Amino acid sequence: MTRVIHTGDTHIGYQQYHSPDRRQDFLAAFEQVVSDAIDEDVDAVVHAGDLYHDRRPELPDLLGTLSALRRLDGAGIPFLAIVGNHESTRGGQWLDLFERLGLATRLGDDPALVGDVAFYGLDHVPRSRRDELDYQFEPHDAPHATLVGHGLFTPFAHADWETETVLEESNVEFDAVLLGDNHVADVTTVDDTWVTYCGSTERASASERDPRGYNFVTFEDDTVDIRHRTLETRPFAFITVDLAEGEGIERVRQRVREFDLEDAVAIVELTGDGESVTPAAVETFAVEQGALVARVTDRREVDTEAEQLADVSFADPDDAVNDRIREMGLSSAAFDVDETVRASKTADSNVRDEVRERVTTLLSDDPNALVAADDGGGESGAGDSGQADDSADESEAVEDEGEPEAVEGETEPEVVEDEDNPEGVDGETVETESEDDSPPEQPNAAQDSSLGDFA
Ligand SMILES: [Mn+2]
Repeated sequence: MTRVIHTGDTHIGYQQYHSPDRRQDFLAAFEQVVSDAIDEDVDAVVHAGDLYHDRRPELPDLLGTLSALRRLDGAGIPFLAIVGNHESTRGGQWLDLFERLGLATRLGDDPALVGDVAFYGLDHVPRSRRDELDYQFEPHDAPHATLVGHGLFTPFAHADWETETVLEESNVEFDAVLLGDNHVADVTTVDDTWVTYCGSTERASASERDPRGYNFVTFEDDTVDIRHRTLETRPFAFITVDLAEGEGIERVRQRVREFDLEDAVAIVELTGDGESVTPAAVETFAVEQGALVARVTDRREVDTEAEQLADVSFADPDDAVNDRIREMGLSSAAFDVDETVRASKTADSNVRDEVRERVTTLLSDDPNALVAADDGGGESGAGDSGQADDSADESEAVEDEGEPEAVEGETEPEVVEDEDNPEGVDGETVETESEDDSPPEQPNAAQDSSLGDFA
């Protein structure tokens, strides 16, 4: 029997809501997973990518990671990992440093053997480069084989990567595919192979309502058993206030008082009618009530604006932007840049570097790469014609609001599920919450949570 922890999307270093405490929370979640691994004496911790929130983690986060990995190493538990889209760099990866220090194994085409299982890795690969993948791996002679991958795979929500293709084209037959990228824990089978997301270990956006956790995966005889375990994380209070005509800040305060906000992140949503309420007043009150931070989204329509903007659909502003961009006659290179800037696949703090690198690469491949498609008749950048659709699809990626299925294996799982999630923020509309009150540390950083970014 071989039993491992499958975790991922840790996003260490994410200073969510510009809160140093929140930043600490993401590291603390990883430390808790490591402690659980040691307590449960698992055979390995398998990390499916996005250990870091961006490609330049700072020293305290690196040191924290190192201590956690040292504890694992001291307990004789190997740490096997791949590289996610948030932390990926053009040069060496942080994971390579940990491997060099003897604290991690970077999974790839060669099997890493733990007990009865051969583990392989598939780092996140941008969509434009996936056609080049041949899914050829070095053979193994272990009883089980598992692929660890990072990306949005079918049949889960927001998928853009066919699990069937990976399984069919691969020369190795996998018993299980352990995934990261989608922050919603889930499990299913594809062509008799178990495919599962472990989910994120802290709420990387307010749309991640359900409890966070990780998977235990047990390989025994012919079976793979997958169970989800919930982590205790920073409490989030999701507070919806439906204001009737004439109601205002007093009603909001009354409603906020109904929640235990001690050290919690308060996510307040205003709906209905009523008087105008400034987000700052609500946030100040929530903090007075003990909240660590508070964010307010006012979903009420303002009549005058609604009339002026009647022909613009707010159901999905991304669609409107995508339509307009398609009409602009951009070169495929420009689409590529657009994808990098707007899509949620690149962490905001990485966008500047990523665009610079992409443009440099594009121009070195083809000096005319940025000539507009209309002027150049579309000859330049031929072969990249999929880019336009790619960028359109990519930006639609928002956190799935659905209940995560109970994660289970072939035997009856002990499902640790959520109990009471107050209803509230509906993911239909793009979050335009009051992030603007405190200046972002970096350009665009304020958009982080508003993207509902699960990637
Ligand atoms: Mn992630």
